[in-house]
Amino acid sequence: MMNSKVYNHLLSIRKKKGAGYIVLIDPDKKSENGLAGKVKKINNSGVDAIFVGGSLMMDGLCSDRVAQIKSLAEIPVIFFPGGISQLNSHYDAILFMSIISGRNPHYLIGEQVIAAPIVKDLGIEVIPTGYLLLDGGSDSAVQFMSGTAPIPMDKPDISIAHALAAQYLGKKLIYLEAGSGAKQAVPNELIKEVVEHVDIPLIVGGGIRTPEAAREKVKAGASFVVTGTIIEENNNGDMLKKFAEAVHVNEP
Ligand code: 1GP
Repeated sequence: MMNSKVYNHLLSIRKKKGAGYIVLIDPDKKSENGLAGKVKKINNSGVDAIFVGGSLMMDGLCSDRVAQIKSLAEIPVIFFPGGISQLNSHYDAILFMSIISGRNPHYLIGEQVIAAPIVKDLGIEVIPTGYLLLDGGSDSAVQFMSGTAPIPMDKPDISIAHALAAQYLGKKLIYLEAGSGAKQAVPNELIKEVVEHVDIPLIVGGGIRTPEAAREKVKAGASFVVTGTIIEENNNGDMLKKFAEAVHVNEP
């Protein structure tokens, strides 16, 4: 039987707190400095889960860093795959994703076929996820590395159709991604439109720089908000706390 422990935990957070706040850590060399400190701050800031992943690894120590993150984290550590090279045994779960906004067969099914037997062997929980890359106004690393074109943000029907297709394909989550460091985050109006058409939870990330913006995404219907750059730029526990409080709309 498939294990759904982490997925169920995420759903219970959404139910209890209104939405979940997730911080993304890049397990690359460039994030090496202060890695332990970052995880400790995340632990103390009301963050609900850690995503780990990056577009490109510049050394061979990714697995060691994920092991370090896992050994310190008091919340689930979830693989947000930038590629199979980052797969290892230290994650609590993997977002088993396809870049369904793209038409590159390698990221629709190629990587997944290579990963599947290893994921099974490692016994990691899988969370089937449909990943939609949107055009956040700056060329994202995902766009370049995956060789896929992002969906224009001013054409909501395209996002809705992709999100529905993800649901009908049996995905358990939809990830609306504007790209790390996006100039424009996924617009609130677009989130509303997608949420109106699908029944599965939405993760929204990319270019979310303030707690206020994070809260707006939740009010628009996001079930989970992800930030990455914030912790890289501002290694400050208080900032993460403000984001967590803003996302947890059900908490006083
Ligand atoms: C995760 O790509 C995001 O979906 C992270 O984006 O780095 O802009 O917060 P930022």
